[in-house]
Amino acid sequence: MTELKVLGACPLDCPDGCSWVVTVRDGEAVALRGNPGHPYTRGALCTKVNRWLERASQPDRILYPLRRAGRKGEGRFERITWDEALDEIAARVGRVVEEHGGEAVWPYWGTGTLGYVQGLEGQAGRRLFNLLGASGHEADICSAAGIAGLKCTIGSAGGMDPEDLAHSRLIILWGTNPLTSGHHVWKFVQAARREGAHVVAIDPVRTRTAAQADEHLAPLPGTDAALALGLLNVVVGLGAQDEDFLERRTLGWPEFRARIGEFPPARAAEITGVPEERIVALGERIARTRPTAIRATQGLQRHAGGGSALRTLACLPGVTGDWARLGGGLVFSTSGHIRLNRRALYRDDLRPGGPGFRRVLSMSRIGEGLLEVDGPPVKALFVIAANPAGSAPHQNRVRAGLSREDLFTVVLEQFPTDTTDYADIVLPATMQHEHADLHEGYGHLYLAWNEPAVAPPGECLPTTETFRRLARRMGLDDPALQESDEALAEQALASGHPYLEGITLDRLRKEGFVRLAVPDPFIPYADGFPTPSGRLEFVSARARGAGLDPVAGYTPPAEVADPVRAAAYPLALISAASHHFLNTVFGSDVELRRRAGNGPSVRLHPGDAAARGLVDGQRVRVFNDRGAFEAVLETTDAVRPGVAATTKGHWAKFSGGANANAVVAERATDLGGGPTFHDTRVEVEPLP
Ligand SMILES: Nc1nc2c(c(=O)[nH]1)N[C@H]1C(S)=C(S)[C@@H](COP(=O)(O)OP(=O)(O)OC[C@H]3O[C@@H](n4cnc5c(=O)[nH]c(N)nc54)[C@H](O)[C@@H]3O)O[C@H]1N2
Ligand SMILES: Nc1nc2c(c(=O)[nH]1)N[C@H]1C(S)=C(S)[C@@H](COP(=O)(O)OP(=O)(O)OC[C@H]3O[C@@H](n4cnc5c(=O)[nH]c(N)nc54)[C@H](O)[C@@H]3O)O[C@H]1N2
Ligand code: SF4
Ligand SMILES: [Mo]
Repeated sequence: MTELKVLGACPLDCPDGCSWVVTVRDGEAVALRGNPGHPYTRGALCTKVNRWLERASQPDRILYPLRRAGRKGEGRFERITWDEALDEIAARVGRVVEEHGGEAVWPYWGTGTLGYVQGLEGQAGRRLFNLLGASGHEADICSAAGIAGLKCTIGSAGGMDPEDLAHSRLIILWGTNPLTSGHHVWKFVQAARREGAHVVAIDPVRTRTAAQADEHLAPLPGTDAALALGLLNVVVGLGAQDEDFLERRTLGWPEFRARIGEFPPARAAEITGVPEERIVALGERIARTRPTAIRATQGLQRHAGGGSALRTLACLPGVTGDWARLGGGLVFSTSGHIRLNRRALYRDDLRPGGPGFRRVLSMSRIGEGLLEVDGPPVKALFVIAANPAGSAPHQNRVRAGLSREDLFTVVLEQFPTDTTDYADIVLPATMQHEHADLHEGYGHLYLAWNEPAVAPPGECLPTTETFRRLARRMGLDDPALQESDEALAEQALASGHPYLEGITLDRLRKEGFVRLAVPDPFIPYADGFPTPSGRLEFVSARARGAGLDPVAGYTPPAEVADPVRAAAYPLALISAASHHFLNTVFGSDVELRRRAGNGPSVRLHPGDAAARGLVDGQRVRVFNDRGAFEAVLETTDAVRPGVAATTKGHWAKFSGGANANAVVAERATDLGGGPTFHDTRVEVEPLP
């Protein structure tokens, strides 16, 4: 018997980027556990990934190439060989390029793996699509709004090191539910608490996280920037602003101060639905507590004003001067600090007309991309580690697009999802412990290498290998299309950025994970902000360029704040992270599905349920003019009146044919072109 321990990393779209150790006995993975040596994740995985190996051997795993044998959407397939699959793809895509031009091809990369080699960060296969002159893909479905908002204020998506929350005295968990969506940060929150820190959660729902906080404020969805301005009104009213920081480190304080003046607590209370005295009390606490840290994640930017929300939140530590203190500031994503060489991976210089893109299609608006975009229309779609029929807004439009008979769709997948049902060809993909990859965690400052632990089952191939073979089949002989996974990883690491000094593939392989070479202690903008002025910009030319008010402020949500829509659909729906799934990954795991109630639930305040004559446990229909989904009603005062709460991640095919995205609009956020999942109005009625 031989037994090996192989170091790897979780590839999923989660801030925690856990390191793991796979125990391999006689060529078979027998255990997969968190790596106890990792300073951020310390040996714990999560309820989902603890079932990784069970998932890998689930009976519905796709093991062979498949060709559609029924109607689009039906999900009937026949097994074919790799040769047949590659021949057919090469011929069909070749014809599309010839007849409609390269831009008629859309590589749709999703978040199934974030790897720099196999996954979204490196856009595996992009070199091949570049040679074809394919349309670009904007992966804007997750954090684009927040990143764009932060870039206006602080010039970067970076922010403080989440580990330094341990040094904070006041922690505001703002639109984030880490005990579900990235629990490892909690250790650092608890460490601060042991030193006396106060923890506030700001969330329309009393989540697992909010229930554990010292204080919980429940604003109406999409009103956070108004709340931030109201809090700052109290801070400035007490004269607690940091004049020295404002003078030396910021741009546009007089204008922003005037903006703050427009939001006295009474007005902020009216907009947000948070009682005035709670705003005053928290404002006073911020005024007297240094350092104060804000941990925000994606939840609060899934609204029409989501870009402005992050932009204005990042101003708060600019007024109090907390950006200059260890344990102070804000963190949304650490990705701004992780400076791997994407350009080397992408090789946009391979494009027929040079590196620029004439056309970039939005991941969040795939319905529009498939149904409306012309000149040329999309004729060939490659779905790579994505499940748009389950995860993208306006499900009925997504399906209508995927149903087009003249669209040739190839899906690289591990499982028969709501999206593979629409594929012409399905290609079997490896899972993380079966392929090599390079990772970051966007909630910490470590890189990780994932060494393949076992041979792939059936005929599964890594994404890189799939595209190497397809390139050869298409007669594309540029050597850039044949480089090995290790060569790609080395190119990504060789960006020359000082934070990557001393981090080589060899070292990562040996140690599993390595911390970025950031200064210690790490106060990210101690030497200036990476904005055009080098200062924190309350007034931003970048925002003006995007058509917004140059002075940071409040953009109201679209549907939540629309009285006409509110009359027809009185409830504001939030469809946040499920505790049991990771987006739609794990959605066919029988045990996790069981724990998730075998389908969506919708939670309403008892008063809102009673007003509709609905009772706890009843089956209901959640609907608006775009569509409907079925759910089990749960009545609870954890949800504020006027709000309905469900979760993402349920597969439509196991949920009566639809999930929450049936009611979500394709609308873009004010900055960054992000989606507006939590800015959705619905009504709830008994299921007929
Ligand atoms: N278990 C699990 N973990 C996950 C995921 C998962 O699906 N399941 N998904 C992963 C991915 S892809 C991402 S992007 C992250 C997402 O994780 P989060 O960033 O935590 O995002 P959400 O779950 O969308 O929303 C977080 C919280 O924001 C609240 N919220 C919604 N709208 C507003 C608002 O307007 N204001 C405020 N203050 N709060 C609001 C919601 O009620 C919710 O409790 O988690 C990752 N981790
Ligand atoms: N209603 C609502 N919808 C949401 C959200 C919300 O808050 N509310 N959140 C949004 C967010 S934050 C995100 S990030 C998106 C995610 O949307 P998507 O990027 O579409 O992610 P998933 O739906 O999880 O689909 C990922 C697929 O990749 C597959 N996969 C995993 N690893 C690999 C691999 O190595 N190779 C290949 N070929 N396939 C692989 C998985 O089996 C899975 O089917 O969803 C969004 N959808
Ligand atoms: S999903 Fe997040 S918490 Fe779970 S193992 Fe992966 S990185 Fe860790
Ligand atoms: Mo995400």
